[in-house]
Amino acid sequence: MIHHRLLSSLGNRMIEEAKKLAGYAAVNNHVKNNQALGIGSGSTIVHAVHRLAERVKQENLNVVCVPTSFQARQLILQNGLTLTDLDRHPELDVAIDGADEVDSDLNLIKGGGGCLTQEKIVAGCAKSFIVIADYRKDSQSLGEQWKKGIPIEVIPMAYVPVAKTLASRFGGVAELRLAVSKAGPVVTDNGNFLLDWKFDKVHDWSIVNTAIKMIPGVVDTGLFINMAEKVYFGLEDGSVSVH
Ligand code: ABF
Repeated sequence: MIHHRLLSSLGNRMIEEAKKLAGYAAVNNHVKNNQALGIGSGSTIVHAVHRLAERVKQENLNVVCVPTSFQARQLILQNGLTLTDLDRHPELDVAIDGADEVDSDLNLIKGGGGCLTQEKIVAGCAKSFIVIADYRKDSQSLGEQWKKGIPIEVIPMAYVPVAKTLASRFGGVAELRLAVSKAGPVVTDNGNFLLDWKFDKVHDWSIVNTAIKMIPGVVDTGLFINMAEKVYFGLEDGSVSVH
C-alpha cells in the first residue's frame, strides 16, 4: 500500500515537472517585448504564467494578457500581469494553452477541464497558437489517450436533443458532464452545459467538427483542428520535444 502510494506520488511529481518544462520552454521561445498574449486554462498553463511573470520582472517586458476563462483571469491578476481583453486587443501575437490530447497532425481535444469556447476564440485571434502539455497527451490519433470523450459546449435547454443527434448521426454516446458532487451539471464560464461525446470510431475530425457545430444548440466543440502552430511536450526524462 505504502509502496503503491510512493510510486503514484513520484509519478505525479514527474507529470508536474513535465508540465513545467513545456510551459517554461514555450514562454522562453515565443514571448517577446510589446506583445499581446492569450493565456489558456488548466494546470499546465499555471507553470507558463509563472515563467511569464518571472520574465516580465527580470527583463522589464511590456506584455498584456487576454484570459480564456475565469481561472486564467485570476492567474493573470495573481501573478501581477496586465489584464486586457479582445475589445482592446483583438489581434494577439501569441496564445499559449494546454490540451487533453494532441494527434500527429497537431489536432487537439480540449475542454476536459471545462473551458473550450473562450479558448478557441482567443486561439483564433492569435498569430501563433502554442500548445503545452506533458508526455501523456501525445498520440497518433485522437481518442488513443483521452478516454473521456470530446467535450461539446451546449446551450442548457438543448443538451438532450444535441446528445441524441450526436449519437444518431455519428455513433457513440454523449453524456452530460456532472459536477463532482453529482448534484447537478457542470456550468461553464459562459453559463452553458458540457456534453462529453464518447465516439466509437475514428472520424475525419475536420468534417465532423464542422457538422457538430451546425447542430442547433451547440456553442462550440473541444476539437481544435489545424489551429496549433507548435506543441511543446515535457518528457519523463526532463527534456522537451517540440512538434
Ligand atoms: C483547458 O485545460 C482545457 O481546454 C484542457 O482540457 C485542459 C488542459 O489542462 P491541463 O493543462 O490541466 O491538462 O485548457
